[in-house]
Amino acid sequence: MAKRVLVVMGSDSDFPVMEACFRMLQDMGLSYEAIVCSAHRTPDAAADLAKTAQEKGFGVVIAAAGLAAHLPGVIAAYTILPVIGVPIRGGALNGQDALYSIVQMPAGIPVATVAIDGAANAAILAAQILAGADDSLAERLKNYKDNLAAAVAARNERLQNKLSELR
Ligand code: RP5
Repeated sequence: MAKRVLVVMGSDSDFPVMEACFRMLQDMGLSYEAIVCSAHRTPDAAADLAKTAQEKGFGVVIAAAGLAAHLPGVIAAYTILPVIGVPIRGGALNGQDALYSIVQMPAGIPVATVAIDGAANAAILAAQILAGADDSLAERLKNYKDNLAAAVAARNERLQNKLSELR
């Protein structure tokens, strides 16, 4: 049985993007807990959450934030669990501020950063991290990737059909 995933969001306004993360975690059969916690508005709570995550049985943390997105980095500062950061699009800089804030971590405190609004990929990466200790999760991931490959094959077939209509 894989360890649980802790999902931390800077605001409930991040939910429309993070919904894809929750759906993918469910598709992968992972159990998760999600909480709103802000590095700026509730810094003590963010630190407590990170400090206690491992003893609560979580195996990986997904942290999503927009604007000056310090939440993933602050979480990573207080835990040795892998932290996956999701930069949320928004504000005058359209998520580039969040991307740079999350990805540009100093040496020693890594955050694995997905694309702006890359919520589903955060869930897949969490599954891949946890799959090393869970064979059935590894099997589900393999099926997921096989389906991706099958979809590409179907797209190629559609392209070939369109091209043959042109000739
Ligand atoms: C960040 O500020 C949150 O993660 C959110 O993306 C952004 C705006 O938050 P709200 O003002 O909507 O609560 O901390």
